[in-house]
Amino acid sequence: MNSYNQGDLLKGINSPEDIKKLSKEELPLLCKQVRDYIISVLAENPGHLASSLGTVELTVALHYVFDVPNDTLIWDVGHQAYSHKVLTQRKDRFSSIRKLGGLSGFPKIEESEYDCFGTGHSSTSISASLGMAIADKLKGNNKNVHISVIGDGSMTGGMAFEALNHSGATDVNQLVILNDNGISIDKKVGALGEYFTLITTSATYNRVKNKIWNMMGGNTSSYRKPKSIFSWLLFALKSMFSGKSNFFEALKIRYFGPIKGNDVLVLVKTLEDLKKIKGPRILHIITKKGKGLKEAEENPITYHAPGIFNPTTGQRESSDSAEGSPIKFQDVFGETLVELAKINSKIVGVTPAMLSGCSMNCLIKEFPERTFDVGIAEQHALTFSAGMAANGYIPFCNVYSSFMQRAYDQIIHDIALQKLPVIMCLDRAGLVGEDGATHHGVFDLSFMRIIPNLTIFAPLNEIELRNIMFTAQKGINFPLVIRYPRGKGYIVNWRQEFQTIEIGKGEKIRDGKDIAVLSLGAIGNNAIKAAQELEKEGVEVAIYNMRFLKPMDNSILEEVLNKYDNIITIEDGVEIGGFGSAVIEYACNKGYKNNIYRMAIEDRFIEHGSLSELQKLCKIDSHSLVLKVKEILSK
Ligand SMILES: Cc1ncc(C[n+]2csc(CCOP(=O)(O)OP(=O)(O)O)c2C)c(N)n1
Repeated sequence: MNSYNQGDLLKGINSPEDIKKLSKEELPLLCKQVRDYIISVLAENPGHLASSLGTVELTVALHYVFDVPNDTLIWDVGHQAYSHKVLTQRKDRFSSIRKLGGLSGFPKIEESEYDCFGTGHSSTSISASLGMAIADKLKGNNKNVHISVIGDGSMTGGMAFEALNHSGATDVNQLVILNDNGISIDKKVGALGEYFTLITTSATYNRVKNKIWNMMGGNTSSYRKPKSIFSWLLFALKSMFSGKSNFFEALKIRYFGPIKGNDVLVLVKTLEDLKKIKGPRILHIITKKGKGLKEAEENPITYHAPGIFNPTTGQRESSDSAEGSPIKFQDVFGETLVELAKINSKIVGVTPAMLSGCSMNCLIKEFPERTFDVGIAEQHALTFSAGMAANGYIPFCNVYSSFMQRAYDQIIHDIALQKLPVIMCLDRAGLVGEDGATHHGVFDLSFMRIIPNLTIFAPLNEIELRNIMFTAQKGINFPLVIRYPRGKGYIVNWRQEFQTIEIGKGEKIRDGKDIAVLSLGAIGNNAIKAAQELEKEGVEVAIYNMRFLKPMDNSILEEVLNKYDNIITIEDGVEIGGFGSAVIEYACNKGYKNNIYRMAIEDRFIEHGSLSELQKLCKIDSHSLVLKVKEILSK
């Protein structure tokens, strides 16, 4: 007998220990209550909805069967782990998710002992889990299971394959759960997705396979002995039923499934069986993204992260820009790319699985044959683009700034070294807000600046973004980086006639005798606002929009260094090695002794919160600039 009322099962659950006290029959009700709770909280506090709704049963089953954190559990990407947070001592703080000071939107090692490994960027879970499994083995412990949950989208990332290749050559106690909902953020792409459909739909193959497995003693026998006969039979079966070998079995990872991943009792039964087996194994489960909210089930792309919505009807609160207000940089990028693709047939678009996020879905509608969603494969996206450029095409390869960290060697080795004219568009550059530390695009200026042959541009506004895109497609003989922020721009009438931007040329935005501010990119709008405020108090601030981090406009630097004692640089990136550092290096190399103050992000990881809160926290908002100017001038 358990002590919970039917009505408030979730109320009595604070940790996995409480779930284990429930009877199996109560688990479906718990799942319903967890799902309802997530929907009610997310309706008001936007977050990753659809993925988390799809994994409720899996989470309950995993915590029911396994002993986390002694058994380790890693959620790949981690955007689907909301029910895990709710069920692991964080239910009461759940509504603080993604807010400043609140719970992180992703698993975080510092946040809870149940978050065995932090995630946010995809395809890391199998590697980390294997590392833990092998560490356990070295300690002489083969008892605990090391579990990773990875989506079919994240399985397309190269790291996942690298880890599987390694895992199959070991005998560690590792369980990979492939959470197959048939969709990434956008529609699934690539051959792997088709392969999953094939093995999923080959029901006869799976039925016969399971029968043979059971005939051979199933989970009760030691797995090593029958494995070879079993594998041999499977090998024979595969040619009979699907004409394809099982990819995972070929890597020596025992494959189970597919099973119904939204049926908690089926999951519990299967996981209990799998718990008894040792060695690397993979369970393929089929789930419904958005499960339990009709609108999310029908439109999982929009409901991946739907913003505010009505918890009963699922209706989203409109997030479209009000008439007469600026639109997002992303939409300006997408629409401009289409405009340019119409006049230049050599333009192609490349995205590693962020088709709608970066608004390349506009291009795919008009030019499907010239748009390439390559899956969650940043490294491949860059080298693939390099290949296209080497063969006469003009690739606009759009990668979120923080995900570009994955493709660093490809930028250096495949693009910069060969001076290939790839146009690398860094979306979500700078602080991104609620997604937090894993997603802030604050390192790119520093890590890009040190690479020879790169030209690096950051537009102040939408018009500059359009113009640099226009300039780039006219024909450049060098790789170009364009970095721009997440969210709304500044100009309503952004669709102006295209103009060519002179490479390496900045501009003076306003004159002023007291102090000079050098800005790079859209953060310059904070400088403009600050200068307007200071003007009211009689302080005259000169502002220079440098546009290019590399090559930097030395004529502006000379002008400023000769004219002003005090110079402030402002950027939406880390202080070390960034734009301000470049200005200081120039001044130092030329022997200038001016006071140069950097306003940039200090040397620490920045958590989640709203963009304006984080800008304040990092002191790169306009008010902080006003205070800084006053402080300097009062010295
Ligand atoms: C390296 C990296 N690239 C891109 C992303 C953005 N991203 C977050 S979730 C996601 C889709 C994941 O699909 P899947 O694994 O199938 O999970 P689902 O949302 O369908 O449950 C993508 C592309 C990321 N987190 N990390």
